[in-house]
Amino acid sequence: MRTETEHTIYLKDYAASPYRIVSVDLDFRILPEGTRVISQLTIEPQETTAPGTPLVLDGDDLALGSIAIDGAPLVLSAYAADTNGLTVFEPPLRRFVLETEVNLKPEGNTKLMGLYRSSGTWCTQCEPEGFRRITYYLDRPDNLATFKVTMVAPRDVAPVLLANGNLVGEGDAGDGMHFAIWEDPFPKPAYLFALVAGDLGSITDSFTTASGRKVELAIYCTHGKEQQCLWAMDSLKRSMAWDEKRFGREYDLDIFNIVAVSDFNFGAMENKGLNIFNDKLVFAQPETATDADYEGIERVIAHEYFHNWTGNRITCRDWFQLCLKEGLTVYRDQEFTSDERSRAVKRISDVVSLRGAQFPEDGGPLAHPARPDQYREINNFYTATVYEKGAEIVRMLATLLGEAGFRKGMDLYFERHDGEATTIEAFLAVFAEANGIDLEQFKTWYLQAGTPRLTVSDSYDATTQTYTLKLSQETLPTPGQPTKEALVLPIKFGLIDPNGSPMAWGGVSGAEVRDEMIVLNGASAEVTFTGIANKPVPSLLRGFSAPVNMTTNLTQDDQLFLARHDSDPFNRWQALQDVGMALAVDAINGKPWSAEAAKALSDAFGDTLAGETLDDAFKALALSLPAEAQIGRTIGKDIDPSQVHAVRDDLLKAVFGPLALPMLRAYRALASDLPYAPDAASNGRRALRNRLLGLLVASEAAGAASLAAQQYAEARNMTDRLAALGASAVAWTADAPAMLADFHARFAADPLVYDKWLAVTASVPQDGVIERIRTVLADPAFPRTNPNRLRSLMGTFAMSNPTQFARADGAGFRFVADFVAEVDKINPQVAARVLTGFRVWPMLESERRDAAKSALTGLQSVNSLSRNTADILTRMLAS
Ligand code: B3K
Ligand code: ZN
Repeated sequence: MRTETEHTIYLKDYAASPYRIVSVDLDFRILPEGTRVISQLTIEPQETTAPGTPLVLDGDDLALGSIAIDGAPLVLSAYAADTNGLTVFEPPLRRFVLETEVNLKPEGNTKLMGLYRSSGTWCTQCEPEGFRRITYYLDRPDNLATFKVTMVAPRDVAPVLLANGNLVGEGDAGDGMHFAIWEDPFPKPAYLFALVAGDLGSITDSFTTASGRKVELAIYCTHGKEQQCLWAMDSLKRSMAWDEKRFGREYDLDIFNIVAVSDFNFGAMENKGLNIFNDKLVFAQPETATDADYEGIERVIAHEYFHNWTGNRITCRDWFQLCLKEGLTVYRDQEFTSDERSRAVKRISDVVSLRGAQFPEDGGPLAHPARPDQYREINNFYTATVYEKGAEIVRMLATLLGEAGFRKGMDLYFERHDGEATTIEAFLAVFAEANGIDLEQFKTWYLQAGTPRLTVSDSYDATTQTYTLKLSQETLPTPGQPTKEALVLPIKFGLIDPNGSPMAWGGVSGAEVRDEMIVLNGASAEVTFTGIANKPVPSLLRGFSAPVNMTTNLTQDDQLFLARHDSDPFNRWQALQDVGMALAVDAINGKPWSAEAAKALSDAFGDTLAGETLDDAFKALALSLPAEAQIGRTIGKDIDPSQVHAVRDDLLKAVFGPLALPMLRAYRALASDLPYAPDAASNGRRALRNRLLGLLVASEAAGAASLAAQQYAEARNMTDRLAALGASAVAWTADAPAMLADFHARFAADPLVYDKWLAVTASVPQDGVIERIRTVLADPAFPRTNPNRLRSLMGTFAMSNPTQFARADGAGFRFVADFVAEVDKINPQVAARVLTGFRVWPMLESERRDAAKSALTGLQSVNSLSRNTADILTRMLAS
């Protein structure tokens, strides 16, 4: 395998380009047999560029047809071109126009980067380095240029012709061809370029901005799916209104188009004025989309829209700064969902996914800082760390500065950097300046990998009526970062008196404490509260105010007290999780739970279910035990996933078994005859009812399995149907195989619902699952080039089926490694992503560890792996 270091790119080597492209004129002649691209780039040298400095343009898989400067063809000795780039040895030292022609074969582009075809539609994906697969270019985000795009295509196959910006011309081009000309007045990096040509249906609407400008909105899709785009349109309009209200950001073009395509490597793409979406994040109707799908669509529509300001108007100087746009935009979409739905529920769900995806990344062989300082393949850095930890960092900034201070910083950011390609340093500087503070130490959050451990213990002195919290932080080494610095941790907290009310204090000394927040910025600190008449119970890290792993000296009684009395809903939820975690971890370590301990937790769950002031969505989240993977990580080494599974299963039965009756009653009471509505309240009701069903089935309550079968059969929406199927499949009830077969028969023809069947099939924690997946893959009709299908099946297996993926006999590892080797030839990004499922391997017990290592080593011997897969593999094995 290649171990090339020549491909490693370092942040410290960043240098501006000696030339800049100021405007781009692209001419696409799109035909089923191939697409010809003529590009005219208006280029200027920088002021400091020395005569004779070559112009080096990026290319990927391109073949140069012709080349000219200012209309004069270049002689062969004046340039060098290959599939990976174009060098003009001595370009003029003044403004000039470079014209090139290339011919593309979008039909055969299975990598889905650059120009490709999805179900007949021509579309593009350029972030991060796809534009170089369309034409030779300075394909780096710090080159901002205005684009004019002419498209000529057959009218019958491609009646719809779209690109960025505004439509400035269209008409007939003879011979059954027609043309459209699009101009984008806003200078942008090439990664935001997009075009679409195809036979598409659409829905249209409009939005009037706060300053009174009317924006035409359209969503394009496969004919027949138009009605399934209405929720996405509704979400778009709400996003536009929210960004005006919350951040004072108005949309800037007269048109905003969204196109849904079926073959897409990730969720969606924020191309200027022309967002392209994976259709699973656009299409929704109650019979085929779940509540989670509706919420996902709303979130991603908002996210891509919000990029117009955080990403497009202000972009990244280089790809090391990716979290400048991604972390900030995830923070913005999280805030949007919090404002539109329930803030507490959103926070809990986000923390569940942070712990489920980012913490394992940060604690494993692929750990990297939110702003990495080196990469071999940038596509491998669109990670939970860049996105979700990036959002946590912005959230901490908002917590430290308060809402008004944060907004002042954001306003200054937009004012100062609009139209620029900038850096994390510039981002932090506006907050420091607007608030008159120093953020130098805070910046370490962006530079240092690993999840900090926060340890807190408390003590009370009745004679002096003082109460003390001792806090310390530590971050373990991560690949390439053996030593770690102390971070700035905003720790929101409250003290609760024994009767459950908030407790005030007379004075406080020690670390920095403001209002109800301790700011820990050293390795350790002590905070002493005076005037404390009774020993309080502390509620620490409220709202999960810093992304850390916290351990405390709180007893189970303290935790259950918090679960009942904390005014912070996040910590009520967290307390139940902590108690469940402690019982599971102790049991795995050979200390089985006592009957009293299980009963106490069970009673607390019972009270939560009965709680009159708690909403359904919160209860649905609260009535749960930590996920298997998280229990494994808490143990930290020599994990046996089968043991974790068995212990968690037993614990579930011990605590939820005694609640069967109240759960069943609540389940029945939550039934509703109303037609499906996607709003938060009805969503919460379904979530709780389906959670109860899942718990009843998993704890093997009498009659629960047939209740699930009945719900499955009678369901009137996909949320209820899939929940019943999932609960039955995971527990592998007697009805499960028939339900799976029925689901397949009903829905296999709808690709997005077929994905749900694939995912449920792949997540069954039972022997036999690998054989069932093999059968699916062996079917010649299985679409091997579609990322959604591949991820639903193999991504789910590798990421969400720990007992079967990490089988002791190594069959799961070998199966995934073989799959990665095969798919790598078709779509390296999908292959590399599935491969990341191996990241748990160093923490497994020795037999499984050896099996994983041998599967990875086997993959290493495969010839010509893509850079994407080779990079993940090298890092995975370096640990
Ligand atoms: N910016 C795109 C992601 C591009 C991923 C490239 N591998 C979507 C988003 O984050 O909004
Ligand atoms: Zn994004």
